[in-house]
Amino acid sequence: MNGGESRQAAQQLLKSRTFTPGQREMAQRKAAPQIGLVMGSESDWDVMKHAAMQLDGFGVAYEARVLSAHRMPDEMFEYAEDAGPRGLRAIIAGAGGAAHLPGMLAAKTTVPILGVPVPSKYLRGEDSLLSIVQMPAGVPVAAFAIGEAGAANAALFVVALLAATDPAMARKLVAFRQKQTTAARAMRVPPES
Ligand code: RP5
Repeated sequence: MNGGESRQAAQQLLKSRTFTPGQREMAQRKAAPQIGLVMGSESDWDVMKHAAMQLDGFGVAYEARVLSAHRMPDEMFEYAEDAGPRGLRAIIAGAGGAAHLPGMLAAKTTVPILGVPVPSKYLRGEDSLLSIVQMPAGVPVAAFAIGEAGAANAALFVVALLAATDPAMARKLVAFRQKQTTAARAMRVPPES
């Protein structure tokens, strides 16, 4: 079951069953997204879905939405201001070009912001990278690689953050790394196919 399905199942349980207060609290925690996955445009999804796929794989509850720094500044600030009170543990923010979304979210919340530079048409995402990475001292954004690798790694970094206080998540992360090592050791050159 992936993160979204697990959240849906928890929401369904909340609706359909009678709980003790402890059980209800546990189900509510499971149903609530832990991570925000936001991006400046729906055109960013092809890159940012690689973050979603990793979060799904680890069963991390997240919410995904478009939040444009330049076209939806009021919603962006509201989202940032609500992130802490709503219990989000981190926000992965992808944007391309004049990629202000991660930095402006960071300006309005102390929830950790992980910035993913989305490739742009003319400068291939080098503009996005520089825009995201060059934050002034005092307002940090963790900047990742341009494109799919950055999106996947931002999600894996979130998993590592959660794993620090969640032993089950830590075990999944170790297993994930071991699988990669096994796959690399089995590689032969020239490739067979
Ligand atoms: C940025 O402008 C978005 O993050 C996207 O990468 C880029 C292009 O947006 P669209 O014109 O495709 O909506 O704000």
